[in-house]
Amino acid sequence: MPQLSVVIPTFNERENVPLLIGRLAEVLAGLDWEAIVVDDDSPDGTAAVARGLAQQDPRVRVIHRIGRRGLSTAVVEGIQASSAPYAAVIDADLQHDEAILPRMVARLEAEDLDVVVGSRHVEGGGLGDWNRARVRISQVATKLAQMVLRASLSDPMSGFFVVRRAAFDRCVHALSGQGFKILVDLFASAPEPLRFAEEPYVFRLRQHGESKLDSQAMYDFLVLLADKTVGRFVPTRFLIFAAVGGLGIGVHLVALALLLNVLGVVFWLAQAGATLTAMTSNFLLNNTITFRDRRLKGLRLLVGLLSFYAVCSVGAVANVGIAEMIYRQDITWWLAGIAGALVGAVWNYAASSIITWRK
Ligand SMILES: Nc1nc2c(ncn2[C@@H]2O[C@H](COP(=O)(O)OP(=O)(O)OP(=O)(O)O)[C@@H](O)[C@H]2O)c(=O)[nH]1
Ligand SMILES: [Mg+2]
Repeated sequence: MPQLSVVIPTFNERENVPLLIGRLAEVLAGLDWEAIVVDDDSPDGTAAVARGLAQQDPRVRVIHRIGRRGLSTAVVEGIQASSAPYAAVIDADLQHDEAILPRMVARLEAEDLDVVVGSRHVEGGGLGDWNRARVRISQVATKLAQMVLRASLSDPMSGFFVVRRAAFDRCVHALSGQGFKILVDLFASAPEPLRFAEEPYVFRLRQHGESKLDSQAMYDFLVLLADKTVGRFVPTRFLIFAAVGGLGIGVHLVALALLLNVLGVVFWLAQAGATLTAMTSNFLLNNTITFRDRRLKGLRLLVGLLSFYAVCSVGAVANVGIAEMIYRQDITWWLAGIAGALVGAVWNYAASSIITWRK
């Protein structure tokens, strides 16, 4: 069994993987190590390239996942596939400085630590040639992550670290696995604060391949933070569903104003039209945001829309019934109203996640 497993998540990195493995072989010469490439069936054939390397070097292994995507889960499965006492995680694109790995491992061995993090924000580290917009986004994300974590990590957004297997095992069951930021997930999922140290490195520019950091990755990051804070009490997905519902009230009012004042429709018909408009917009928003992992397309989109109308109609009846019942108990109108709306929302969420966006 090697002492160190280096987990390398890849998606379309065929040019980078051989370069990285070559560099690892140089800098880790004094260590007993292995590399585990976790590839999500990259269209560019990264898995085949990695397997080619593995055929020449028994220290290289490949996990080829099919029908799956996600940096965090790739890292988790890579670490789970190893039995080494230390696991390193490093990007395949050569942006992380592999030369500091031996020092990171040495510190884990010598000191009472759970994880050593490669940091761009301590003395000696740096972001390299980033444009101002990206620096700004990174700063905001770092601040947000620091607020959620119970550790004063200088660079929680780093995807470069070495973790002690025992510490990882303590966190793994609570991991969210959501999105891109496995280090944030790890620190936020630890039953007890992780003991950590930081080693500086300068982030390098990507030479080959393309970045996968997109709006989806940012959205996933926000969902991860929500999961690790309010998500402990209320499912994050329900909160997003409720926010979409809140937006739906605005859509309803705008549609009502247009129908009444611009088109001159009678009130009951205008109200019915506005309700239909709001339900449809809620459905489309939920389909692209709340349930994006189960997104409906084509004919299933139409069937889904009809089932969503049905679900919401039952929700509306429940809403009015409950509100009326509470109101009759001599409780103020607005409390009765909120209670009814809440029951309707919970029903709509539960029923539509089972019926409309069934797994
Ligand atoms: N297995 C797997 N690996 C991924 C996935 N998304 C990204 N990766 C890998 O994760 C590492 C980091 O992704 P990058 O796109 O480089 O993200 P980044 O370093 O934050 O952004 P850039 O600075 O723009 O490169 C790279 O090695 C990617 O190939 C995924 O869905 N599955
Ligand atoms: Mg990168």
